[in-house]
Amino acid sequence: MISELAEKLFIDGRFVTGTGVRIPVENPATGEILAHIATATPEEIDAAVAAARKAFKTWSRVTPFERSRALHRLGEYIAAEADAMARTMTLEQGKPLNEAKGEVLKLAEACHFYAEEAVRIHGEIVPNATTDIDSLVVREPIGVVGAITPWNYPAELIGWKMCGALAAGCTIVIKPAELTPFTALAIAKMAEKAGIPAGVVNVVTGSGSKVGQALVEHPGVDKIAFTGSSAVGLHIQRSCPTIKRLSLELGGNCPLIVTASADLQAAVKGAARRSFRNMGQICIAINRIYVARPVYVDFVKALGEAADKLVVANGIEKPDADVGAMASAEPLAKTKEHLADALEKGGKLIAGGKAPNGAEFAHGHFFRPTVVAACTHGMKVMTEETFGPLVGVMPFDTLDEAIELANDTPYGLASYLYAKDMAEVRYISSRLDYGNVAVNNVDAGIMNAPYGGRKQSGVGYEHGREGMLEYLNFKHIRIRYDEPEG
Ligand code: TXE
Repeated sequence: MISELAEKLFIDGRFVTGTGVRIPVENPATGEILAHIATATPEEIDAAVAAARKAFKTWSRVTPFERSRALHRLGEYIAAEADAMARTMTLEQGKPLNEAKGEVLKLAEACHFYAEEAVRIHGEIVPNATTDIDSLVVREPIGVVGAITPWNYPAELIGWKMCGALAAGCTIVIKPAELTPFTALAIAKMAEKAGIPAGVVNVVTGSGSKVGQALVEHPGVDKIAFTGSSAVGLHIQRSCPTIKRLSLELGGNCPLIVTASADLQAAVKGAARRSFRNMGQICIAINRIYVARPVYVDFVKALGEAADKLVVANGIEKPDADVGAMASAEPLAKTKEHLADALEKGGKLIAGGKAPNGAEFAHGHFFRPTVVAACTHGMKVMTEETFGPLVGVMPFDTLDEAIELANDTPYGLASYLYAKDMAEVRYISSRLDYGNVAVNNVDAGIMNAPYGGRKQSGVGYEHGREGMLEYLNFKHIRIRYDEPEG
């Protein structure tokens, strides 16, 4: 799939060979160059936005049933090609093949979910002084969406934006991360196969500072839907030259609280899964764990053992590995930096802390799942987003102390709690200043519930009906039926 998509852009329903500067795309498990992408030129970006604007005129006016059918078809094509798309994703991103396939199937699920939502967009009639006047509050699509996405979930993070936008009647220009452009182009290929009308979905590749920034500044783009770092999110908010709608899904630094009443085995299993899945490169990864002192020692020991058992491998060669390669040298370097900082400040290494042994790991960005205990809030791992397979653990004495530590962060995306005592569950979950709280499980984001951050973790929602409402404007139409008034 990658070779046919190399150097391509998807504009107005056609794949064209880009004319701009080439950027190499690496296989993070081997260090090999897979292929190149073309940096979209200003003219090519203009052409993509113009195609989306033109398509908006018709796509926003077709019946919701037609949009719904198109999204269902897209979901079917994506599911049918899930193996090839997953392979593309693993090659460019590093996550194990089975995990990549799971993500592609979730993208298909998003298509079907929003296909159903598309036919349920409706307004309201609000009361007026007399029954001869109606105030209709209707919803209308915003227009052309610029979607700027990162590399950690190359399919899903496009899917939530694209499906919500298309269901609402918007059209879209996608700028995927430089590290994972081919999954985005593969999605465009599915859109082409599914007969999504020309111009409704467009993909332009290239760097954030050139191509992403051009979308942010483009007068033809009505809304930016962004997932990425808080720093770039803030930059985007500041650099919009005209008023644009924005939704920003940004970084996180997510806590897990384990109380003395918790099912410890379940808590350890949940922590190992949510800390290390996708090599910890998840904005809702568990980064720091607060454990009630009476169960702290047992928890730390068990988490260390669980981390040591995780299988790290090249995700193409071992599709069911627990952990693959990290997506690039950068998150690996940051993980090592946060680990060194924690150890320097008195942290105790419990598991991992190095690359796995073996010649097969020599050229890729691999690191063992790492647990550090005896942590404090003076350490980066407890206060900054690591975005790697590293988790810090510290004990607490009172629930209020745990809550205070958990909320001691500029972020507010996801938080986790294991406790069997329901009074504790109520007390803690209502005090966690986060958009998502998962209790006795680690699935903070599910397709049919709104997902979004507070504080520096962003604005707006994805998932659920709310994820589609982000692409709709209200319009108030006030109609007088009796005597027209002047
Ligand atoms: O993100 P960036 P990066 C966090 C995580 C990670 C760090 C850096 O901590 O280590 O961010 O990752 C585009 N105008 N998250 O460098 O730079 C860019 O091309 C417009 C958390 O990948 O924010 C890419 O398409 N666009 C996060 C996208 O923005 C710009 C997921 C994200 O890139 C731009 C990823 C600009 N000026 C990283 N500059 C999460 N919430 O899950 C860059 N881009």
